[in-house]
Formats: sequence, structure tokens, C-alpha cells
Amino acid sequence: MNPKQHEIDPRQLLQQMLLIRAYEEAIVAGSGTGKIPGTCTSVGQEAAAVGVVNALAGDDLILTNHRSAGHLLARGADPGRLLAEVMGRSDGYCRGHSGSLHISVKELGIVLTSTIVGAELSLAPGVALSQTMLNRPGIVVCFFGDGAACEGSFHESLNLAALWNLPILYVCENNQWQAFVHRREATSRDHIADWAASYGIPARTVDGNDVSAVLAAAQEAAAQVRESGRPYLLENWTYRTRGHFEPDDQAYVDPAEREAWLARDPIAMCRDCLIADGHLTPAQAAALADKVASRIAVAQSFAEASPFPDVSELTRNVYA
Ligand SMILES: Cc1ncc(C[n+]2csc(CCOP(=O)(O)OP(=O)(O)O)c2C)c(N)n1
Ligand SMILES: [Mg+2]
Repeated sequence: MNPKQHEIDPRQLLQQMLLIRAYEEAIVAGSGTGKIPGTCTSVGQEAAAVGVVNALAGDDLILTNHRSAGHLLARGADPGRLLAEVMGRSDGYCRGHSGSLHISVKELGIVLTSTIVGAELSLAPGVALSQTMLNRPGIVVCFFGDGAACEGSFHESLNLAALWNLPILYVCENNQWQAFVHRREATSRDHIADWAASYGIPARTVDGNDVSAVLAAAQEAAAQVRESGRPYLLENWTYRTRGHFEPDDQAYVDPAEREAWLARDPIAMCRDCLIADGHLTPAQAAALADKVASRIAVAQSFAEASPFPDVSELTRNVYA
């Protein structure tokens, strides 16, 4: 572990990754039986979410995309309320009106989740501009995918952020896939970080499956954004090991590529490293997994018991 990470208990990082995995596996299982609507999971990408979110301060603001459960859970979202939202129930964070793809949680600084690819990129400069105009301390963190980076809004966003000196930490989760298209078929460069240089934005690519590497890189990047008031782009090189959404048979995936990434599972890597470093015994690791499983079971019961919103709410918060 990097000495800069002294204030964060590495077991906390493992526990958060286990929570995200268990939460998403519950969604996968529930969508198989029709109990829970199918959604986009981030299985395989947990280190990228946990490493970045743990580098943030309480007053930082987050904008994210359709693969957001990891960001929300790492930020401290309650899995029961999150699952209730996905299931369209009234105890969900947005009273069941958002589903899984548009959740915002004001008290956690989650300004936006959007399934409109690139929407978080086009809104980030506006949010950051308001932070600077109102003299607020929090930086803006914008999570987006390699597919979003191929859209015009990515370039517009970086251009304005550089021109207006906006405190934005751009975090690209390069998970090699853009729905059912491999990034090799859609992206002129392997690394999205390469594109930042043309806007004069410092950037770095990090092993997105190594939670301590992500944390260290994100701490450095966030500190730089805070001190300079200017943007930075961090690219997490990772892999989406499940389908684009549930269900998805992944018939379009090269099995050898997927196998190679499965062998670098971020949770197994972190757990083995903690055991090897003497931070954790195998029995403690198993106990941590059990604790997380019980928490998800409670969350699931909570969400299932939550009522659907009343029909009178149908047009509330709908603007025409
Ligand atoms: C503007 C827009 N175009 C297309 C889609 C359909 N769509 C949803 S997710 C996705 C792929 C996005 O890829 P990426 O940004 O790499 O994110 P990932 O799903 O890999 O996390 C597409 C094309 C959409 N939701 N919005
Ligand atoms: Mg992608």
C-alpha cells in the first residue's frame, strides 16, 4: 500500500467492493426471476469506483452514468434504498421515479446519474462553474465511459473546462466495451487519456483493477484539481465482465479476452494482497463477505416490502 493511503483502512476498500459485487449479483439473480428489472452492472469494475470515491472529500460533487451503482455505494448510499429505487418503490432515493438509470442523491453530492451517454460530460462544466462562482470548496467528479469519450460532448466539455479553469476531475472508466461494440472498433486511440493533452489537461491511465493504484492516482489527481482549480483526466483501464445489461448472453465477446480479465478480478486481487501483507486472515476475509451478504439480504427485504408510489404521484416532477 502507498504511504499516502495511511488514513484509509484497506479493509474498508475490500468491504466496499464486496458490497458492490453482492448488490449487483442480487440484481442479476433477481432479474433472472423477474423480481427486479434488468439493469447495467459494473461487475469487474469495482476497484475503479471504490478507488476514486475514497479519494474524495465530503463536499465534492459527483456526476455519473448508467453504470453507477459502484459510485453510489462507495459514496455511502444505502443498498436498501438503492434497490428500492431500481424496483420503482417509494422508499427509493427518488421515490421510485428514476429506476436504476437516473438516480440523484443530494445528501451524498450525487448531482446526476444519466443514461444519456455523455450527458454527465455536458453538465459537468456547468456544475463546476457554479461551484467557482459561488465560491464553494468541492470539486466536481465526472464518471464516464470510453463510449462517451467518442461523443462530441466529451470534447466540448474538456475544451470549456480547460478554457474556463474549472475544477473537474474527469474519470474515464475504459472497460473496453461500448454496449455491444469493442472499443477497438470505435476509438482511434487505445487510451482516452491521450486525448486530454490536446486541451492542455493533465491525464494519466492507471490499472483500474488495482484498488490501491486507483486510490493513489485519484488522491493525487483530486489534490491537483483542488490546488490548481483546473481539470484533470484519470483513466481507469478495466473490463466489464458481465453483459451490457441484464440479461445479455455476451455472444459477441471473445472468451479468451474475458478469461484474461477474470483472472485479474479486482476483489480477489485486493483480498489476496491484504492477506499476503498481513492486514487480513482468510477467516476474516470470509467473515467480511458474510457480513456483506447479510446486509444485502436485509436490503432486499426492505426494497421488496416498500410500496409502489401512489398513482397520484404519476405526474409529479414532470415538466412540460
Ligand atoms: C446518447 C446515447 N446514445 C446511445 C445510447 C445507448 N447506449 C447506452 S450505454 C451505451 C454504451 C456506452 O458505452 P460507455 O460510455 O463506454 O459506457 P459503458 O456502458 O461501457 O460503461 C450506449 C451506446 C444512449 N443511452 N445514449
Ligand atoms: Mg465502456
